[in-house]
Amino acid sequence: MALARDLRGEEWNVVAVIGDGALTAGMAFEGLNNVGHDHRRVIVVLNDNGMSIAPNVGAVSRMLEAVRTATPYRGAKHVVRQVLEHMPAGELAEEARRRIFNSLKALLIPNLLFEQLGFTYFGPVDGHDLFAVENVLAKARDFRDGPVFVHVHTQKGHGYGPAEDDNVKWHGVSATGAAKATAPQYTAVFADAVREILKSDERTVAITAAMPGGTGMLPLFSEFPQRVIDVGICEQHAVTMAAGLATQGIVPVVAIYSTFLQRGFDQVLHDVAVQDLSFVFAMDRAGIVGDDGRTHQGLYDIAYLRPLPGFTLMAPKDEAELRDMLWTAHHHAAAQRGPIGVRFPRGTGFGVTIPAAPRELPIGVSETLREGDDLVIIAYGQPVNAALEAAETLAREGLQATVVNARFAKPLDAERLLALAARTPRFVTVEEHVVAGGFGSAVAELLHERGARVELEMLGIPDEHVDHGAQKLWRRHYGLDAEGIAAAVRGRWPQLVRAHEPERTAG
Ligand SMILES: Cc1ncc(C[n+]2csc(CCOP(=O)(O)OP(=O)(O)O)c2C)c(N)n1
Repeated sequence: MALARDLRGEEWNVVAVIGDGALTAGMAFEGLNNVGHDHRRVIVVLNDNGMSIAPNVGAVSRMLEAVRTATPYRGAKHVVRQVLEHMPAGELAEEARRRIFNSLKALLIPNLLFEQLGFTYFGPVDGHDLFAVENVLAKARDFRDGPVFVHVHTQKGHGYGPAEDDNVKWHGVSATGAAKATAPQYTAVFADAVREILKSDERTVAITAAMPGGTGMLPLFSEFPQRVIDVGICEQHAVTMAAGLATQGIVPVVAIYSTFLQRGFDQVLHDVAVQDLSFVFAMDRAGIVGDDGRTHQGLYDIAYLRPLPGFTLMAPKDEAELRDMLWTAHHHAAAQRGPIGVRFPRGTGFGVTIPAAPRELPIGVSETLREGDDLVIIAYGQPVNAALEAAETLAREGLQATVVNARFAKPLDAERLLALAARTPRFVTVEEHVVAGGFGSAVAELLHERGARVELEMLGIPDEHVDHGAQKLWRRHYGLDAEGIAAAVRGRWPQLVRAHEPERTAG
Protein backbone atom coordinates (compact mmCIF):
# COMPACT_ATOMS: atom_id res chain seq x y z
CA MET A 1 0.00 0.00 0.00
CA ALA A 2 2.83 2.36 0.87
CA LEU A 3 4.50 1.61 -2.44
CA ALA A 4 1.24 2.36 -4.29
CA ARG A 5 0.92 5.62 -2.36
CA ASP A 6 4.46 6.64 -3.30
CA LEU A 7 3.99 5.67 -6.94
CA ARG A 8 0.99 7.97 -7.04
CA GLY A 9 2.87 10.70 -5.20
CA GLU A 10 0.30 10.87 -2.43
CA GLU A 11 0.66 11.65 1.26
CA TRP A 12 -0.94 9.40 3.80
CA ASN A 13 0.12 6.95 6.44
CA VAL A 14 0.30 3.21 6.27
CA VAL A 15 0.21 1.48 9.64
CA ALA A 16 0.88 -2.23 10.03
CA VAL A 17 0.02 -3.76 13.40
CA ILE A 18 1.70 -7.04 14.24
CA GLY A 19 1.79 -9.27 17.32
CA ASP A 20 5.05 -10.51 18.78
CA GLY A 21 3.89 -14.03 17.92
CA ALA A 22 3.24 -13.13 14.29
CA LEU A 23 6.69 -11.51 14.22
CA THR A 24 8.23 -14.98 14.48
CA ALA A 25 7.09 -15.71 10.92
CA GLY A 26 9.58 -15.40 8.10
CA MET A 27 7.19 -13.30 6.05
CA ALA A 28 7.21 -10.57 8.69
CA PHE A 29 10.95 -10.26 8.25
CA GLU A 30 10.63 -10.31 4.48
CA GLY A 31 8.39 -7.26 4.80
CA LEU A 32 10.66 -5.46 7.28
CA ASN A 33 13.65 -6.21 5.06
CA ASN A 34 11.95 -4.72 2.02
CA VAL A 35 10.55 -1.62 3.69
CA GLY A 36 13.82 -0.96 5.52
CA HIS A 37 15.78 -1.21 2.30
CA ASP A 38 13.45 1.14 0.45
CA HIS A 39 13.46 3.63 3.34
CA ARG A 40 9.72 3.79 2.72
CA ARG A 41 7.41 5.61 5.13
CA VAL A 42 5.56 2.85 6.93
CA ILE A 43 4.62 2.74 10.59
CA VAL A 44 4.93 -0.73 12.10
CA VAL A 45 3.28 -1.12 15.49
CA LEU A 46 4.41 -4.16 17.43
CA ASN A 47 1.81 -5.27 19.97
CA ASP A 48 4.14 -7.13 22.29
CA ASN A 49 2.40 -9.09 25.05
CA GLY A 50 5.01 -11.84 25.29
CA MET A 51 2.37 -14.29 24.14
CA SER A 52 1.52 -16.08 20.96
CA ILE A 53 -1.53 -18.17 21.91
CA ALA A 54 0.75 -19.82 24.44
CA PRO A 55 3.91 -18.07 25.70
CA ASN A 56 5.91 -16.92 22.70
CA VAL A 57 9.12 -18.73 21.77
CA GLY A 58 12.31 -17.91 19.89
CA ALA A 59 15.34 -15.66 19.97
CA VAL A 60 13.42 -12.59 18.76
CA SER A 61 10.98 -13.13 21.61
CA ARG A 62 13.93 -13.29 24.02
CA MET A 63 15.29 -10.07 22.56
CA LEU A 64 11.94 -8.35 23.06
CA GLU A 65 11.82 -9.60 26.62
CA ALA A 66 15.25 -8.08 27.19
CA VAL A 67 13.84 -4.73 26.06
CA ARG A 68 11.19 -4.95 28.77
CA THR A 69 13.86 -5.10 31.43
CA ALA A 70 16.51 -2.88 29.80
CA THR A 71 17.16 0.82 30.37
CA PRO A 72 14.40 2.66 28.56
CA TYR A 73 15.48 3.69 25.09
CA ARG A 74 15.07 7.41 25.62
CA GLY A 75 16.99 7.28 28.89
CA ALA A 76 19.74 5.28 27.24
CA LYS A 77 20.04 7.77 24.42
CA HIS A 78 20.34 10.52 26.98
CA VAL A 79 23.19 8.72 28.76
CA VAL A 80 25.00 8.22 25.47
CA ARG A 81 24.65 11.89 24.57
CA GLN A 82 25.99 12.96 27.94
CA VAL A 83 29.08 10.82 27.47
CA LEU A 84 29.65 12.30 24.03
CA GLU A 85 29.31 15.88 25.21
CA HIS A 86 32.53 15.45 27.13
CA MET A 87 34.50 14.53 24.03
CA PRO A 88 36.80 17.05 22.26
CA ALA A 89 35.56 18.75 19.04
CA GLY A 90 37.08 18.33 15.52
CA GLU A 91 36.57 16.24 12.37
CA LEU A 92 38.22 13.07 13.63
CA ALA A 93 36.44 13.42 16.90
CA GLU A 94 33.14 13.67 14.99
CA GLU A 95 33.73 10.29 13.35
CA ALA A 96 34.80 8.78 16.67
CA ARG A 97 31.72 10.33 18.28
CA ARG A 98 29.46 8.71 15.68
CA ARG A 99 31.06 5.31 16.18
CA ILE A 100 31.02 5.52 19.94
CA PHE A 101 27.37 6.63 19.83
CA ASN A 102 26.39 3.61 17.75
CA SER A 103 28.39 1.18 19.87
CA LEU A 104 27.00 2.50 23.14
CA LYS A 105 23.51 2.43 21.75
CA ALA A 106 24.00 -1.19 20.68
CA LEU A 107 25.26 -1.98 24.16
CA LEU A 108 22.42 -0.34 26.01
CA ILE A 109 19.49 -0.94 23.75
CA PRO A 110 18.83 -4.55 22.76
CA ASN A 111 16.35 -3.78 20.01
CA LEU A 112 18.82 -2.36 17.57
CA LEU A 113 17.82 -5.18 15.24
CA PHE A 114 14.98 -3.00 14.00
CA GLU A 115 17.25 0.01 13.66
CA GLN A 116 19.76 -2.09 11.75
CA LEU A 117 16.93 -3.03 9.42
CA GLY A 118 16.50 0.68 8.66
CA PHE A 119 13.67 1.57 11.05
CA THR A 120 13.61 4.36 13.58
CA TYR A 121 12.61 2.76 16.85
CA PHE A 122 10.05 4.38 19.18
CA GLY A 123 9.34 2.76 22.49
CA PRO A 124 8.82 0.64 24.33
CA VAL A 125 5.58 2.25 25.39
CA ASP A 126 2.95 1.00 27.84
CA GLY A 127 0.04 -0.02 25.64
CA HIS A 128 -2.45 0.39 28.46
CA ASP A 129 -1.48 4.03 28.94
CA LEU A 130 -3.70 5.70 26.38
CA PHE A 131 -1.90 9.05 26.51
CA ALA A 132 1.49 7.44 26.08
CA VAL A 133 0.21 5.49 23.07
CA GLU A 134 -1.39 8.57 21.54
CA ASN A 135 1.79 10.50 22.07
CA VAL A 136 4.04 7.95 20.41
CA LEU A 137 1.63 7.42 17.51
CA ALA A 138 1.51 11.17 16.88
CA LYS A 139 5.31 11.21 16.76
CA ALA A 140 5.32 8.27 14.37
CA ARG A 141 2.74 9.98 12.18
CA ASP A 142 4.78 13.16 11.94
CA PHE A 143 8.11 11.44 11.42
CA ARG A 144 9.24 11.99 7.84
CA ASP A 145 12.55 10.13 7.57
CA GLY A 146 11.76 6.53 6.54
CA PRO A 147 10.01 3.68 8.33
CA VAL A 148 9.16 3.74 12.01
CA PHE A 149 8.92 0.87 14.45
CA VAL A 150 6.64 1.51 17.43
CA HIS A 151 7.10 -1.01 20.20
CA VAL A 152 4.04 -1.29 22.47
CA HIS A 153 3.92 -3.44 25.57
CA THR A 154 0.57 -4.93 26.50
CA GLN A 155 -0.78 -7.67 28.71
CA LYS A 156 -2.84 -10.37 27.04
CA GLY A 157 -6.37 -10.29 28.43
CA HIS A 158 -5.76 -6.96 30.19
CA GLY A 159 -8.80 -5.65 32.02
CA TYR A 160 -10.86 -8.82 31.85
CA GLY A 161 -10.36 -11.00 34.91
CA PRO A 162 -10.95 -14.47 33.43
CA ALA A 163 -8.67 -13.69 30.47
CA GLU A 164 -5.95 -12.28 32.71
CA ASP A 165 -6.09 -15.44 34.81
CA ASP A 166 -5.99 -17.85 31.89
CA ASN A 167 -4.88 -15.96 28.83
CA VAL A 168 -4.18 -19.10 26.78
CA LYS A 169 -7.72 -20.44 27.12
CA TRP A 170 -9.23 -17.02 26.51
CA HIS A 171 -7.21 -16.32 23.37
CA GLY A 172 -10.34 -17.28 21.47
CA VAL A 173 -13.72 -18.33 22.74
CA SER A 174 -16.52 -20.22 21.05
CA ALA A 175 -20.15 -19.22 21.03
CA THR A 176 -21.92 -20.01 24.26
CA GLY A 177 -24.50 -22.75 24.50
CA ALA A 178 -22.31 -25.37 22.83
CA ALA A 179 -23.52 -28.88 23.61
CA LYS A 180 -21.57 -30.82 26.22
CA ALA A 181 -19.13 -33.16 24.51
CA THR A 182 -20.12 -36.80 24.73
CA ALA A 183 -17.04 -38.11 22.97
CA PRO A 184 -13.33 -37.23 23.12
CA GLN A 185 -11.93 -34.45 20.97
CA TYR A 186 -9.95 -35.63 17.97
CA THR A 187 -7.15 -33.41 19.21
CA ALA A 188 -6.96 -35.30 22.53
CA VAL A 189 -6.92 -38.66 20.75
CA PHE A 190 -4.18 -37.32 18.50
CA ALA A 191 -2.07 -36.22 21.48
CA ASP A 192 -2.47 -39.63 23.17
CA ALA A 193 -1.45 -41.34 19.95
CA VAL A 194 1.64 -39.13 19.66
CA ARG A 195 2.55 -39.97 23.25
CA GLU A 196 2.25 -43.68 22.39
CA ILE A 197 4.53 -43.18 19.39
CA LEU A 198 7.10 -41.09 21.28
CA LYS A 199 7.25 -43.81 23.93
CA SER A 200 7.63 -46.58 21.38
CA ASP A 201 10.34 -44.99 19.27
CA GLU A 202 13.12 -42.77 20.53
CA ARG A 203 13.88 -41.55 17.04
CA THR A 204 10.55 -39.73 16.86
CA VAL A 205 10.29 -35.97 17.30
CA ALA A 206 6.96 -34.10 17.38
CA ILE A 207 6.82 -30.54 16.11
CA THR A 208 4.22 -27.79 16.37
CA ALA A 209 4.23 -24.27 14.95
CA ALA A 210 2.93 -22.18 17.86
CA MET A 211 -0.03 -24.46 18.55
CA PRO A 212 0.97 -26.50 21.62
CA GLY A 213 -2.53 -26.19 23.06
CA GLY A 214 -4.49 -26.32 19.80
CA THR A 215 -2.80 -29.54 18.69
CA GLY A 216 -3.27 -31.09 22.15
CA MET A 217 0.49 -31.50 22.51
CA LEU A 218 0.93 -29.23 25.53
CA PRO A 219 1.34 -32.00 28.16
CA LEU A 220 3.89 -33.73 25.93
CA PHE A 221 6.37 -30.87 26.30
CA SER A 222 7.13 -31.74 29.91
CA GLU A 223 6.98 -35.49 29.27
CA PHE A 224 9.44 -35.37 26.36
CA PRO A 225 11.29 -32.07 26.75
CA GLN A 226 13.89 -32.94 24.11
CA ARG A 227 11.57 -34.40 21.52
CA VAL A 228 8.55 -32.11 21.44
CA ILE A 229 9.34 -28.79 19.83
CA ASP A 230 7.51 -25.50 19.28
CA VAL A 231 9.17 -23.40 16.57
CA GLY A 232 6.80 -20.40 16.66
CA ILE A 233 4.35 -19.26 13.99
CA CYS A 234 6.53 -20.43 11.13
CA GLU A 235 5.07 -23.43 9.38
CA GLN A 236 7.64 -23.16 6.60
CA HIS A 237 10.51 -23.49 9.02
CA ALA A 238 8.70 -26.26 10.93
CA VAL A 239 8.54 -28.35 7.76
CA THR A 240 12.09 -27.69 6.63
CA MET A 241 13.55 -28.14 10.10
CA ALA A 242 11.75 -31.48 10.30
CA ALA A 243 13.16 -32.30 6.85
CA GLY A 244 16.63 -31.69 8.26
CA LEU A 245 15.85 -34.09 11.11
CA ALA A 246 14.57 -36.68 8.65
CA THR A 247 17.83 -36.55 6.69
CA GLN A 248 19.48 -37.75 9.93
CA GLY A 249 17.19 -40.73 10.45
CA ILE A 250 14.82 -39.01 12.87
CA VAL A 251 11.12 -39.60 12.28
CA PRO A 252 9.33 -36.25 12.45
CA VAL A 253 5.64 -35.98 13.30
CA VAL A 254 4.70 -32.50 12.16
CA ALA A 255 1.36 -31.39 13.57
CA ILE A 256 -0.01 -28.46 11.63
CA TYR A 257 -3.63 -27.54 10.98
CA SER A 258 -4.71 -28.18 7.41
CA THR A 259 -5.12 -24.44 6.74
CA PHE A 260 -1.71 -23.50 8.18
CA LEU A 261 0.17 -26.19 6.29
CA GLN A 262 -0.74 -24.22 3.19
CA ARG A 263 1.94 -21.78 4.35
CA GLY A 264 4.53 -24.53 4.12
CA PHE A 265 3.44 -25.98 0.80
CA ASP A 266 6.64 -25.27 -1.10
CA GLN A 267 8.65 -26.72 1.78
CA VAL A 268 6.50 -29.86 1.70
CA LEU A 269 7.13 -30.14 -2.02
CA HIS A 270 10.80 -29.19 -2.30
CA ASP A 271 12.26 -30.01 1.08
CA VAL A 272 10.32 -33.19 1.82
CA ALA A 273 8.78 -34.79 -1.27
CA VAL A 274 11.52 -33.94 -3.77
CA GLN A 275 14.13 -35.14 -1.26
CA ASP A 276 12.27 -38.45 -0.78
CA LEU A 277 12.17 -37.94 2.97
CA SER A 278 9.94 -39.95 5.25
CA PHE A 279 7.66 -37.92 7.41
CA VAL A 280 4.34 -37.84 9.25
CA PHE A 281 2.08 -34.85 8.63
CA ALA A 282 -0.82 -34.66 11.06
CA MET A 283 -3.39 -32.22 9.74
CA ASP A 284 -5.84 -31.25 12.43
CA ARG A 285 -8.91 -29.08 11.64
CA ALA A 286 -9.24 -30.66 8.19
CA GLY A 287 -12.67 -30.01 6.72
CA ILE A 288 -15.19 -27.42 7.79
CA VAL A 289 -13.88 -25.72 10.92
CA GLY A 290 -17.01 -23.93 12.03
CA ASP A 291 -16.52 -20.90 14.19
CA ASP A 292 -12.95 -20.21 13.11
CA GLY A 293 -14.22 -18.87 9.80
CA ARG A 294 -13.07 -18.49 6.22
CA THR A 295 -9.33 -18.21 6.84
CA HIS A 296 -9.25 -21.42 8.86
CA GLN A 297 -11.24 -23.79 6.65
CA GLY A 298 -9.22 -26.94 6.05
CA LEU A 299 -10.62 -27.62 2.62
CA TYR A 300 -7.61 -27.82 0.32
CA ASP A 301 -5.07 -30.28 1.72
CA ILE A 302 -6.01 -33.28 -0.45
CA ALA A 303 -5.75 -31.10 -3.54
CA TYR A 304 -2.36 -29.69 -2.63
CA LEU A 305 -0.77 -32.91 -1.34
CA ARG A 306 -2.20 -35.51 -3.71
CA PRO A 307 -0.11 -34.41 -6.73
CA LEU A 308 3.19 -34.81 -4.85
CA PRO A 309 4.95 -38.01 -5.92
CA GLY A 310 5.60 -40.48 -3.14
CA PHE A 311 2.93 -39.13 -0.78
CA THR A 312 0.46 -41.34 1.06
CA LEU A 313 -2.76 -39.72 2.30
CA MET A 314 -5.22 -41.03 4.86
CA ALA A 315 -8.32 -39.88 6.73
CA PRO A 316 -9.98 -41.74 9.63
CA LYS A 317 -13.71 -42.38 9.87
CA ASP A 318 -13.61 -41.92 13.67
CA GLU A 319 -11.27 -41.30 16.59
CA ALA A 320 -10.25 -44.97 17.00
CA GLU A 321 -9.17 -45.07 13.39
CA LEU A 322 -7.25 -41.82 13.85
CA ARG A 323 -5.10 -43.52 16.44
CA ASP A 324 -4.52 -46.54 14.14
CA MET A 325 -3.66 -44.23 11.27
CA LEU A 326 -1.07 -42.33 13.26
CA TRP A 327 0.44 -45.62 14.32
CA THR A 328 0.43 -46.73 10.69
CA ALA A 329 1.89 -43.41 9.53
CA HIS A 330 4.69 -43.65 12.03
CA HIS A 331 5.58 -47.18 10.92
CA HIS A 332 5.47 -46.10 7.30
CA ALA A 333 7.79 -43.14 7.90
CA ALA A 334 10.09 -45.08 10.23
CA ALA A 335 10.51 -47.70 7.48
CA GLN A 336 11.54 -44.86 5.12
CA ARG A 337 8.57 -45.37 2.80
CA GLY A 338 8.04 -41.67 2.14
CA PRO A 339 5.90 -38.82 3.44
CA ILE A 340 2.47 -39.68 4.79
CA GLY A 341 -0.35 -37.36 5.83
CA VAL A 342 -3.35 -37.92 8.08
CA ARG A 343 -6.19 -35.40 7.96
CA PHE A 344 -8.73 -35.28 10.78
CA PRO A 345 -11.56 -32.95 11.68
CA ARG A 346 -12.09 -30.29 14.27
CA GLY A 347 -14.28 -31.26 17.18
CA THR A 348 -15.37 -34.42 18.88
CA GLY A 349 -15.24 -37.99 17.67
CA PHE A 350 -18.15 -40.42 17.65
CA GLY A 351 -17.60 -41.92 21.09
CA VAL A 352 -16.42 -45.26 19.70
CA THR A 353 -14.38 -47.64 21.81
CA ILE A 354 -10.65 -47.19 21.45
CA PRO A 355 -9.05 -50.66 21.59
CA ALA A 356 -6.24 -51.48 24.00
CA ALA A 357 -3.52 -51.49 21.37
CA PRO A 358 -3.16 -49.60 18.08
CA ARG A 359 -3.19 -51.50 14.79
CA GLU A 360 -1.11 -51.01 11.70
CA LEU A 361 -3.44 -50.66 8.71
CA PRO A 362 -2.52 -52.00 5.28
CA ILE A 363 -1.61 -49.07 3.02
CA GLY A 364 -4.07 -48.36 0.22
CA VAL A 365 -6.74 -50.76 1.46
CA SER A 366 -10.30 -49.59 2.03
CA GLU A 367 -12.92 -50.99 4.36
CA THR A 368 -16.37 -52.04 3.16
CA LEU A 369 -18.95 -51.29 5.82
CA ARG A 370 -22.10 -52.34 4.04
CA GLU A 371 -23.07 -54.19 0.87
CA GLY A 372 -25.85 -53.28 -1.56
CA ASP A 373 -26.40 -53.71 -5.30
CA ASP A 374 -27.99 -50.40 -6.33
CA LEU A 375 -25.10 -48.00 -5.80
CA VAL A 376 -21.79 -47.46 -4.04
CA ILE A 377 -21.11 -44.63 -1.60
CA ILE A 378 -17.39 -44.10 -1.03
CA ALA A 379 -16.63 -41.68 1.77
CA TYR A 380 -13.29 -40.33 2.90
CA GLY A 381 -12.75 -39.53 6.56
CA GLN A 382 -15.32 -37.77 8.69
CA PRO A 383 -18.37 -38.22 6.35
CA VAL A 384 -18.14 -42.03 6.46
CA ASN A 385 -20.66 -42.19 9.28
CA ALA A 386 -23.05 -39.87 7.49
CA ALA A 387 -22.74 -42.09 4.41
CA LEU A 388 -23.65 -45.15 6.47
CA GLU A 389 -26.63 -43.38 7.94
CA ALA A 390 -27.73 -42.25 4.48
CA ALA A 391 -27.48 -45.84 3.26
CA GLU A 392 -29.75 -46.97 6.08
CA THR A 393 -32.30 -44.30 5.22
CA LEU A 394 -32.19 -45.34 1.58
CA ALA A 395 -32.53 -49.00 2.56
CA ARG A 396 -35.82 -48.17 4.26
CA GLU A 397 -36.91 -46.83 0.88
CA GLY A 398 -35.85 -50.11 -0.71
CA LEU A 399 -32.59 -48.89 -2.21
CA GLN A 400 -29.45 -50.85 -1.32
CA ALA A 401 -26.09 -49.11 -1.16
CA THR A 402 -22.61 -50.45 -0.63
CA VAL A 403 -20.71 -48.13 1.71
CA VAL A 404 -16.94 -47.96 1.52
CA ASN A 405 -14.69 -46.26 4.05
CA ALA A 406 -11.94 -45.24 1.65
CA ARG A 407 -9.29 -44.70 4.34
CA PHE A 408 -6.76 -43.68 1.65
CA ALA A 409 -6.98 -40.91 -0.93
CA LYS A 410 -3.54 -41.95 -2.14
CA PRO A 411 -2.96 -44.68 -3.03
CA LEU A 412 -6.60 -45.46 -3.76
CA ASP A 413 -7.85 -48.99 -3.28
CA ALA A 414 -7.94 -49.36 -7.06
CA GLU A 415 -8.62 -53.07 -7.14
CA ARG A 416 -11.66 -52.82 -4.92
CA LEU A 417 -13.06 -49.71 -6.63
CA LEU A 418 -12.69 -51.20 -10.09
CA ALA A 419 -14.37 -54.43 -8.99
CA LEU A 420 -17.25 -52.41 -7.58
CA ALA A 421 -17.41 -50.31 -10.75
CA ALA A 422 -17.82 -53.45 -12.82
CA ARG A 423 -20.63 -54.68 -10.58
CA THR A 424 -22.44 -51.48 -9.58
CA PRO A 425 -21.61 -48.60 -11.95
CA ARG A 426 -23.22 -45.90 -9.83
CA PHE A 427 -20.79 -44.15 -7.43
CA VAL A 428 -21.16 -41.34 -4.94
CA THR A 429 -17.99 -39.91 -3.39
CA VAL A 430 -18.23 -37.89 -0.18
CA GLU A 431 -15.55 -35.70 1.36
CA GLU A 432 -15.27 -32.59 3.47
CA HIS A 433 -12.96 -30.85 1.04
CA VAL A 434 -13.30 -28.88 -2.17
CA VAL A 435 -14.48 -31.11 -4.99
CA ALA A 436 -11.79 -29.73 -7.29
CA GLY A 437 -8.72 -31.90 -6.93
CA GLY A 438 -10.06 -33.74 -3.92
CA PHE A 439 -10.86 -37.36 -3.12
CA GLY A 440 -13.72 -37.64 -5.64
CA SER A 441 -11.40 -36.24 -8.29
CA ALA A 442 -8.92 -38.99 -7.46
CA VAL A 443 -11.65 -41.61 -7.92
CA ALA A 444 -12.74 -39.98 -11.20
CA GLU A 445 -9.15 -40.03 -12.48
CA LEU A 446 -8.80 -43.70 -11.61
CA LEU A 447 -12.09 -44.69 -13.29
CA HIS A 448 -11.26 -42.67 -16.39
CA GLU A 449 -7.73 -44.04 -16.62
CA ARG A 450 -8.93 -47.64 -16.36
CA GLY A 451 -11.81 -47.11 -18.75
CA ALA A 452 -14.44 -47.93 -16.12
CA ARG A 453 -17.83 -46.54 -17.10
CA VAL A 454 -19.47 -45.29 -13.94
CA GLU A 455 -22.10 -42.66 -13.23
CA LEU A 456 -20.29 -40.55 -10.65
CA GLU A 457 -21.78 -38.07 -8.19
CA MET A 458 -19.08 -36.12 -6.31
CA LEU A 459 -20.16 -34.54 -3.04
CA GLY A 460 -17.96 -31.96 -1.37
CA ILE A 461 -17.48 -28.20 -1.22
CA PRO A 462 -18.18 -26.36 -4.50
CA ASP A 463 -16.07 -23.57 -5.95
CA GLU A 464 -16.72 -20.93 -3.27
CA HIS A 465 -15.33 -19.76 0.07
CA VAL A 466 -16.95 -21.09 3.21
CA ASP A 467 -17.60 -18.57 5.92
CA HIS A 468 -17.86 -18.72 9.68
CA GLY A 469 -20.67 -20.89 11.06
CA ALA A 470 -21.40 -24.10 12.92
CA GLN A 471 -20.05 -27.25 11.27
CA LYS A 472 -23.46 -28.85 11.44
CA LEU A 473 -25.11 -26.02 9.52
CA TRP A 474 -22.52 -25.99 6.77
CA ARG A 475 -22.66 -29.77 6.46
CA ARG A 476 -26.38 -29.48 5.95
CA HIS A 477 -25.95 -26.56 3.55
CA TYR A 478 -23.55 -28.50 1.34
CA GLY A 479 -25.46 -31.75 1.60
CA LEU A 480 -22.65 -33.52 3.44
CA ASP A 481 -24.80 -34.93 6.24
CA ALA A 482 -26.83 -38.14 6.03
CA GLU A 483 -29.89 -36.33 4.75
CA GLY A 484 -27.92 -34.49 2.09
CA ILE A 485 -26.22 -37.65 0.85
CA ALA A 486 -29.56 -39.50 0.63
CA ALA A 487 -31.11 -36.54 -1.20
CA ALA A 488 -28.22 -36.45 -3.67
CA VAL A 489 -28.78 -40.14 -4.44
CA ARG A 490 -32.52 -39.65 -4.98
CA GLY A 491 -31.88 -36.59 -7.14
CA ARG A 492 -29.28 -38.28 -9.31
CA TRP A 493 -31.04 -41.62 -9.79
CA PRO A 494 -34.79 -40.99 -9.49
CA GLN A 495 -35.44 -44.17 -11.48
CA LEU A 496 -33.95 -46.23 -8.64
CA VAL A 497 -36.27 -44.63 -6.13
CA ARG A 498 -39.28 -45.08 -8.40
CA ALA A 499 -38.34 -48.71 -8.99
CA HIS A 500 -38.61 -49.35 -5.30
CA GLU A 501 -41.68 -47.26 -4.56
CA PRO A 502 -44.21 -49.36 -2.65
CA GLU A 503 -46.90 -50.52 -5.04
CA ARG A 504 -50.15 -48.71 -4.69
CA THR A 505 -53.12 -50.92 -4.22
CA ALA A 506 -55.51 -50.47 -7.10
CA GLY A 507 -59.11 -49.50 -6.66
C1 LIG B 1 -0.12 -19.16 9.85
C2 LIG B 1 -0.78 -19.29 11.19
N1 LIG B 1 -0.28 -20.14 12.11
C3 LIG B 1 -0.87 -20.26 13.32
C4 LIG B 1 -1.99 -19.52 13.62
C5 LIG B 1 -2.73 -19.72 14.93
N2 LIG B 1 -2.67 -18.51 15.74
C6 LIG B 1 -3.71 -17.65 15.80
S1 LIG B 1 -3.41 -16.35 16.76
C7 LIG B 1 -1.89 -16.94 17.18
C8 LIG B 1 -1.04 -16.17 18.13
C9 LIG B 1 -0.74 -14.81 17.64
O1 LIG B 1 0.11 -14.16 18.55
P1 LIG B 1 0.47 -12.66 18.36
O2 LIG B 1 0.84 -12.37 16.95
O3 LIG B 1 1.47 -12.32 19.40
O4 LIG B 1 -0.90 -11.91 18.62
P2 LIG B 1 -1.74 -11.80 19.98
O5 LIG B 1 -2.84 -12.81 19.89
O6 LIG B 1 -0.81 -12.07 21.15
O7 LIG B 1 -2.24 -10.41 19.96
C10 LIG B 1 -1.63 -18.16 16.54
C11 LIG B 1 -0.41 -18.96 16.71
C12 LIG B 1 -2.48 -18.66 12.62
N3 LIG B 1 -3.58 -17.91 12.80
N4 LIG B 1 -1.88 -18.57 11.44
